[in-house]
Amino acid sequence: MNLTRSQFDAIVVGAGIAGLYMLHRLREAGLSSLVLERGHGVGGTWYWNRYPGARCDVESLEYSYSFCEELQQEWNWSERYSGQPEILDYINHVAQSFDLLKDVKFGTSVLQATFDDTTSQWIVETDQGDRFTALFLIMATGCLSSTNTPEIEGRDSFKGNTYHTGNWPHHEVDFGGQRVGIVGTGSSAIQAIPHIASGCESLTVFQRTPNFSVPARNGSISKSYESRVKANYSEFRARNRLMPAALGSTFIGNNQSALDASAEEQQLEFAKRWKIGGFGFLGAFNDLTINKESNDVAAEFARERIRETVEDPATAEVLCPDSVIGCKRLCLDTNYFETYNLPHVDLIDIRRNPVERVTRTGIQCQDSKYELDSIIFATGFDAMTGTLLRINITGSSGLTLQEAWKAGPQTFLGLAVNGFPNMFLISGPGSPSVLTNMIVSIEQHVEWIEKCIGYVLENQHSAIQADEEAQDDWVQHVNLLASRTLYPSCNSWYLGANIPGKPRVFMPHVGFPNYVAKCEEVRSLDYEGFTFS
Ligand code: N01
Repeated sequence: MNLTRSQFDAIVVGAGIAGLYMLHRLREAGLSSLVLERGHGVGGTWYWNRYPGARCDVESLEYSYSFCEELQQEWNWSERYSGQPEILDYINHVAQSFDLLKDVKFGTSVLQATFDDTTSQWIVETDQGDRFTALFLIMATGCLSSTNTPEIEGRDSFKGNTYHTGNWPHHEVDFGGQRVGIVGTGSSAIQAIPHIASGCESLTVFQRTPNFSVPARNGSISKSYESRVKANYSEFRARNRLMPAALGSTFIGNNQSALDASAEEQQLEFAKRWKIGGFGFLGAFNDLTINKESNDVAAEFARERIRETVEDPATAEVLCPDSVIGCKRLCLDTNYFETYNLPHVDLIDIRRNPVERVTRTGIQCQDSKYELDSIIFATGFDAMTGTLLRINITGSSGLTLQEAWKAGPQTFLGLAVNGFPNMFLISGPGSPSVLTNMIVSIEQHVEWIEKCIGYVLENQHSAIQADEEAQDDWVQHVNLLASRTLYPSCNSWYLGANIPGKPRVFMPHVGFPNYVAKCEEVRSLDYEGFTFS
């Protein structure tokens, strides 16, 4: 882009699904806006996560923008769950259709953003030596955008290639004839493992915690289903927005406790949903995420499927999670457990045989050594706060975000932070974000922020910020909601438990769609809980 100005009404950080829609809305509202993006293309998550097998776990007809009827009619998805290349094509199509690229500066990381109390402007500085100012700063930096690579002794001494699933090369990686090791068995690994196994000499999987996974049952979208949805797309979207997690297609809830069903009824309900595939499994009964006894039945059903799929009983047991199903993000897979039946695929239980160090030629565990040509870290992200805290954000009176969040993230509605006027977060901690269809949450946040900015300007305020009291109440409310569920019972990234030293706080808000009603209430009460200056 050819920048001839350095002063904007708004600066948006990130050109993923959130940042692009924010730019579109700001532009429609007549505001001058600039998007700063660290990558060299749009797409955010879908730009970086190019590992083999990367695929969305929300159905394609739902995982797309709803704001433009023409757009949702003209785009045709090919599969029930879209692969990364198709989603990235779609995002590029949107960026081009709405002529968004001209306001995005690519290859530019924001290093710091500082609020100037005297001018009520944000000063944004980048690694390209830029210095921009704007009245509003909108962080569209994504929930899973800072990769986590564990500090294993000797990691940098490995002479083969290392990869991270969240920062995969932009060229084809050929593992032909190679001995490949993969560390981690989360959603990314569970998708990548069958693909990598099919193209390498041997694959060694280093598993710390086994994960639950439900079959995705991916396949091409039936044209008749697509036509039915498209005939009434806005109704389909409206219905999904009222669902828990904003997921419609297969998440048909069952308003019955597992404990009120007979053992036979339980098995039938689980089996029906297992056959359909997808997250609908967790909707089999209404108490699977809040009642341990009910959850145990679902968990055992899923473990039985592992035992019947994996031929070697010892391997099957190592793959069986002993935790709550759905406590960590439930994985969806295609042939994940089947892959362990292949003769060249080995599973190492690093809870029993811990990794000691990476050597020049492989991985040394306590009891055994593995010679490898490539190592893949599928070790996840410093989720929800990682990217925000890596940027030096300084709000009013010199308060830094690192200080404000040292005991864990504090926000009002996940949208704003006390002490940081005119800064908005899209899908920030304290909002439902990762517990929903992200695009539904993103659209809701973007539209709320755009209206809020309009209100500030129309009323000739120079700044808006969340009140401390409203924020404290919100943080308490988010914690209370989480404490009524089984979510806090495992070491998930929702809690920051995957990052050594990160405060253990359950970050997302469990309560879509009530959350949306709360945001609307705040807006209708002239932004109750915010102060204007
Ligand atoms: O990351 P993860 P991910 N030594 O954090 C292990 C979304 N997503 O990239 O469980 C050894 O889930 C770690 O072990 P443990 C989705 O929301 C969606 O897979 O901490 N192992 C775990 O096994 C998902 O939840 C899609 O004991 C270490 C793994 O690495 C989120 O992204 C696809 C380790 C990390 O799993 C993140 O998924 C992909 C260490 N020091 C991702 N540190 C879809 O839409 C970590 N691990 C389908």
